[in-house]
Amino acid sequence: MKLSYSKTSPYVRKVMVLLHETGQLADVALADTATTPIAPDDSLISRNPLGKVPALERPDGPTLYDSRVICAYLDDRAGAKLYGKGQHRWDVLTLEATADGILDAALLMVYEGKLRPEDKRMDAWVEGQWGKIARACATLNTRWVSQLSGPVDMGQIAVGCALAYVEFRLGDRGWRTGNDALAAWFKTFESRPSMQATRPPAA
Ligand code: GSH
Repeated sequence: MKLSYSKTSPYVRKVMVLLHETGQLADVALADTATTPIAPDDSLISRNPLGKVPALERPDGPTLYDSRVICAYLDDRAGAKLYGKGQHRWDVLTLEATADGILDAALLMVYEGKLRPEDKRMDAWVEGQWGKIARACATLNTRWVSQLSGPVDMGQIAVGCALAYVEFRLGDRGWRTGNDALAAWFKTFESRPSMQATRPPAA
């Protein structure tokens, strides 16, 4: 299998952490791919019309894209059951959706700063994105820490990668303030070998 990959993409990191946790790393070749909405990678577009990483070429069907789809496929392939069953499954999916929502908002903030000309930026819009992240962190802190503290699952992987990205790109916003339980959980989760092995290069 071939994974269209970027060292700094938090969505790719979800896939990489899952590959580490499920022992499938050797089954995937990594193809470094630089892509943005205003400079999409031509060869990636032929496999993922959305022009986004991660995308996974596989022998048994069309290229998979969107980290959620790729993670579900690789979990199934390994029989790892990181999405759980019954009520646990709905919890995991809600946590992954929350984590991906944090990432979507954080990436928009990063693109705003990097890709949009300064005179066209809109503070209220940027703060609106940060509001989503702040509310999601507060909800994780008050509602989800005991779920996050169980045996490793895809909800934890997604939240771990999302918080690591907020720290990496928006560290000066101080997401830990008022979120002590979540910060303590993250400190432990971040020390997992799968998280250490997938750290992005210094910003
Ligand atoms: N929902 C997608 C997923 O979970 O895989 C989001 C993937 C995504 O936005 N990846 C970014 C990208 O490829 C890199 S971090 N951006 C290029 C673009 O938006 O055109």
